[in-house]
Amino acid sequence: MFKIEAAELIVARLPLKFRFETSFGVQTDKVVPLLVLHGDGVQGVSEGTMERAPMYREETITGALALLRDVFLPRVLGQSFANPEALNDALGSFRGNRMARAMVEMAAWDLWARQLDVPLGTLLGGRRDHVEVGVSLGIQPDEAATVDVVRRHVEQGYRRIKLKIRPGWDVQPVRATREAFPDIRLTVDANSAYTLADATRLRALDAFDLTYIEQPLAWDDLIDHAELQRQLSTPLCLDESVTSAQDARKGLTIRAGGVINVKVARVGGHAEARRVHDVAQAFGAPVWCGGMLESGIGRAHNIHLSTLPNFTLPGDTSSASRYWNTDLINEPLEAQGGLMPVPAGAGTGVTLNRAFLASVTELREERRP
Ligand code: OSB
Ligand code: MG
Repeated sequence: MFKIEAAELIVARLPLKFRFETSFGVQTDKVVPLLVLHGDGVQGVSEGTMERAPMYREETITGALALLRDVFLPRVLGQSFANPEALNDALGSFRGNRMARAMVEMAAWDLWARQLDVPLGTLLGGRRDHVEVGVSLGIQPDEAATVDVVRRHVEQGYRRIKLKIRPGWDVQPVRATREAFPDIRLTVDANSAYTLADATRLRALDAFDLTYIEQPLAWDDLIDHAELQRQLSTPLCLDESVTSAQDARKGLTIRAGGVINVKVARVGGHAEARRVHDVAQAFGAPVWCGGMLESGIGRAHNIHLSTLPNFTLPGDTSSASRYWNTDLINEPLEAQGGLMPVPAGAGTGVTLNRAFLASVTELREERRP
């Protein structure tokens, strides 16, 4: 049983160390929404992965803040819950808005795990003390720059390289990378930039031994992915279009792909992420943990989720020092040889660096019952 006595909503902004270009745009900084839940003398902290503009999926920071203030937080403040799933039930009649709901759910998991004095991963049923990680590399100006950035990350031991692609910049970076590194585990991510009319172009990627092609088609589609999968030998990996265990079941049933990128917040929190993991396992489909350029708070949540057994492919939760000169947490989250240690201690095992956070905070509000 845990009680939610108060909440803090915080929005911070961090400069990214690299320019991150994808099929939907260029990012040079990261706006980080945080939720801190207070109760029983402990705190639980979560990070929102919605963005300012609805480019990846439909949720936005502005919309999430309004929903949290007006609808979600009033439902849970002052209440006691047997466990995070009971809290989820209190928000269960609300439709969609899974990233906003996940902020409440994930903070509750952290709070509960700290109260029980157990690592979050252990509470979720995970067993590992290290998780395998890869990197997601943005679109580069040319082939030489692509091979260069791939080389730097291969040398750091990352266990999978993912290249962002878009129509007109797909076969070129993949061919250059594969020629330079015949044996690495290589994947691509299109972030929904293609349509079925591009099937011939996508079929050319079959020649490069990719582990999967991530989300080539529309962000809300499963049907066209199934048609494309029939025309390709490379497995498709679903990201944007899986928002629940039901989506995972439907996608795997119609063979819209063979792999799922699980992002905790996209599916509404840890409990639903675990259900997606379980459904995929029942289908014999591997999953891996995606990332949304999170600060240490979201990154720590991702690492704990990745301790579940069917996370058999390397995740996107690479070292925090790749992204930030200074992170929002006190602890380092650094991979060695492609293995990320799971932070020890209760809950996520990481703590907010309050002094630094204050220096990059754009908004902070306290909410009480
Ligand atoms: O599609 O996986 C994606 C970042 C922002 C939005 C969508 C995606 C990504 C990434 C970055 O690929 C993964 C990371 O390094 O956190
Ligand atoms: Mg993706």
